[in-house]
Amino acid sequence: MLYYLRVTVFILLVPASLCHAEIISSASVSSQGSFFNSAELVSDGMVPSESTRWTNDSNAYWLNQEGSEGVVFTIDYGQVFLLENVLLSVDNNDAYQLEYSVDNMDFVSFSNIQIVDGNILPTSSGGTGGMDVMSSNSSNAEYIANLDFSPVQMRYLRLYAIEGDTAYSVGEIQAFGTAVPEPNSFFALCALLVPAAMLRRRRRGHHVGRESE
Ligand SMILES: [Ca+2]
Ligand SMILES: [Ca+2]
Ligand SMILES: [Ca+2]
Repeated sequence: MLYYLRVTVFILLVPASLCHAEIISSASVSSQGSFFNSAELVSDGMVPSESTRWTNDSNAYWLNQEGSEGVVFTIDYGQVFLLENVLLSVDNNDAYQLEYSVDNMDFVSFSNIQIVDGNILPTSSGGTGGMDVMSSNSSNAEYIANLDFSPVQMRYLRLYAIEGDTAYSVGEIQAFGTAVPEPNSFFALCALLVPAAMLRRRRRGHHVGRESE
């Protein structure tokens, strides 16, 4: 009995222990509000270089329209994932809000990205200005503490501007994590693996029995 319990525990732990967090491909991007360039740019896998101009062809950019009633980009990842990290490219001198959801209705906020976050300084402070890459991953050189979070389950991410110089831009939103198995596929896996383990166990017992004859 203890053996079967071990097998079950092993199966339960496999998805979390053996699956390394990888970039999650988006299924589709939807948008709200009035902006320049394509919404697809926020999830096309291309991250603009640091200091890229905010109106570059690599970015979706807009004026005013702050908050969740303004310009909003929503990425659908097609199924539920355990989200472990995000990487963003946004204009350096604004504050943005990133949120997640499993149903595209109830969104939960991460800590918002402050105007001062990131390493790209505005031209008014003697910097280069432009786009700033930011990561929630503490082992990434672009890490910022405000983006850090404990892993959460999500299917959707959305981003909008909160405040800044009224000129906003996003070049990329990338998610990293692992797929959450659907209950049906999990039980199907158990149905396949547990009998196989029992058969192996029975065969092994049979060999031991014959050896001791
Ligand atoms: Ca992009
Ligand atoms: Ca940066
Ligand atoms: Ca700006």
